Order: sequence, then C-alpha cells, then structure tokens
Amino acid sequence: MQEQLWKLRDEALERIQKAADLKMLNDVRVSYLGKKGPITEVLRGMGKLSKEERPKIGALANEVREVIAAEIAKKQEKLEQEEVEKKLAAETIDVTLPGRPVHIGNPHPITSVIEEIENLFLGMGYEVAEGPEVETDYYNFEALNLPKGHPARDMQDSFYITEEILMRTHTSPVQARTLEKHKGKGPVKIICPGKVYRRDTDDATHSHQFTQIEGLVVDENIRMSDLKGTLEVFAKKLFGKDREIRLRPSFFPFTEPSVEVDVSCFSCGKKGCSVCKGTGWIEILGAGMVHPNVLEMAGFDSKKYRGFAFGMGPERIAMLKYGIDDIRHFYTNDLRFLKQFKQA
Ligand code: 2U9
Repeated sequence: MQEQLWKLRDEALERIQKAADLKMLNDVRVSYLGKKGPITEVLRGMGKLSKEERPKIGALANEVREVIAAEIAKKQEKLEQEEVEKKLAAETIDVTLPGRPVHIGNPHPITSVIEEIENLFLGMGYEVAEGPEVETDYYNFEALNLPKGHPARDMQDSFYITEEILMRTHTSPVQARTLEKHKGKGPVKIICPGKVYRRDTDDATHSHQFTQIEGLVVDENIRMSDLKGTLEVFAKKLFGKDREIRLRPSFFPFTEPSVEVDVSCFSCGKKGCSVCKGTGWIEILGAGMVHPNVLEMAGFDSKKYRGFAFGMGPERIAMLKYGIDDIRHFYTNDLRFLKQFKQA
C-alpha cells in the first residue's frame, strides 16, 4: 500500500508538473483528490488493513494528499500568474506604434463659403436672420412687390404646395418678415442665408435647390453710396484686397434702382481669361435700394426710411473660388469631390 501511495504521489506530481494550463491542472486535482480519486480509494480501503498498518497508511495517505494539494496550489498560482502576464503582454500597447488614422471630415464647401460670408457681415455689425423654407405666397412674392399675376413671378418658377403655400424661391421673405417685426422702427441690419427652391431642370449651372445669402439695411439716411461701400469692403475681404467692383444697371421688383455687381477677375486681374470669359469682370451678386412699396407694405414710412439690399448665390461664389464647373457636384455627396475641401 505504501509503494502504491508513493507511486500515486510521484505520478500526481509529474502530471502537476506537466499541466500546461489551469484546465489540465484541475483535471489532475479532480482525478487525484476528487471523491472518486485513488487516494480516496485507499482511504476507503483502510477497513481491509490490519490495525497496525491503518494509522501508518492513513497518515501517509493524508500526507500524500496534502503534498499533492500543496503542489497543485503552487502550480495553480504559477499558471494564473502566467495567464495574467500573457494577458498583459497581449494587451500591452506599443505607444510607439502610429495611431489608427481617424478620418476627420471637413465642412461642405457651401457651408464654408456661407460661414465665411456670414462672418464678414457679422464683422460689419449685421445680424443673421432665418425663416421658414415653406413660405406663404404673400411673404415670398406680394410683400416683395410681386403681386399675384406679376410676370416677374415666372422668373422664379416655384414649387407650390397649395394656392397660398410654396417652397420659398429666395430668402427675401425672411427680410420682409423681419421688417414687419420692427413695426416701422429702424435700424434693420440683417443677412439671411438659407436654402431656396426653384422648379428648374438641374444642369451644370442650375439646381432645383440651392442656397442664397441676402442682406438688408434699412435706416433713416441710407444712400446708394452706403451700398457701394459695403459691397466694396465685402468683395475685397472675400476675393482679395486688390479687387475692384463695378455696378451695372439692372432690375429687381423689390429694389429701385437695381444693380448687378461685378468684381474684377481674381484669376487674370482684368486682363481677360476663361474664368471671366475675357471680360476681366465676374458677376457676383445683385443689389439695389429697397423699393418704397416694399418698405410701406412692411409698415415702414418710405418718406422717412430708406434701405439697400443685396443677394448672392454661395454656390456660384464657391464655383468661382474653387474653379468648379458643375453646380451638381455640391449635391451628389461624392466624397472624392468633397474631400478636396480640407479645412484651411
Ligand atoms: C427685401 C428687400 C429687398 C434682395 C435682393 C438680389 C438683389 C439678387 C439674386 C442673387 C443670386 C438671386 O440667387 S440669385 O440669383 N438676388 O440679386 N436680391 S436685391 O432684395 C430685397 C430682399 C428683401 C425686403
């Protein structure tokens, strides 16, 4: 019996030594120290031994059990330590490794142009006013001196939702609403950026949805020269300090007199090139002195108050600035196109 116990011990110690992981070690534990284990067997067989042998074998069996249990505990600790180190090794971050590139997006070119223009006018003391894209016929047309049936309405083919409700065709209704809110008291100094809608066939220069930024200043002694001065500062800040502007007579129902405003070509310096189609000048916006009818309809005394207004298309300015030849690029969300406009 003694040899048997010693053999069991050696066998167990060898298997403990060979146990490569906690599972194997646990199998050793169960198979040697478990209820059905050989040592338990021996102890159960104590009854068959002589009374002299019993205490000796009993003691030896317990000693072997403790030796095996102690060896298993030591090995358990070692294997657990190895597990921890393996885990740590697996989790160690090599801080010298380059990080995974995080793709930082960039603002949409139209957003950048709108923000740049907004900041320019905020810097000149303007406030940003916004309004509904679904507008009433009154604010989109009548309040802007475009009574029902007025031919100029056709110039702005519209998405009507009902007889009286349409998708706004310009941001001018925002100015008309703002003027009304002022209850005939000046000054008013606002810019109105936003999406507008025209029932147009999309092509390289037209889109059924595009953006506009319009501006309005109404006060007691506003003159055309204030408009010219403002637009000069704007053109120089946006297109470069050496730029000049040129005003050409034009017509808008909501301004009288009205002008188209050109900036000297920023790619050829007025020598004439493809950008300015050889003219040396590039049309950037329309403007004019607010029509007295528009002031009166908004509750302002047109004898006491005057104003100037202007309107531009950020898409057109972005196309000029970045040399883009098709307005549809702005709306097709092609990342190859959009990624080019990394934030400066
Ligand atoms: C009120 C009074 C006057 C807004 C104006 C323009 C000239 C203009 C065009 C720019 C690019 C339209 O999208 S575009 O083709 N707009 O040229 N807009 S004056 O005049 C107003 C607006 C509101 C109450």
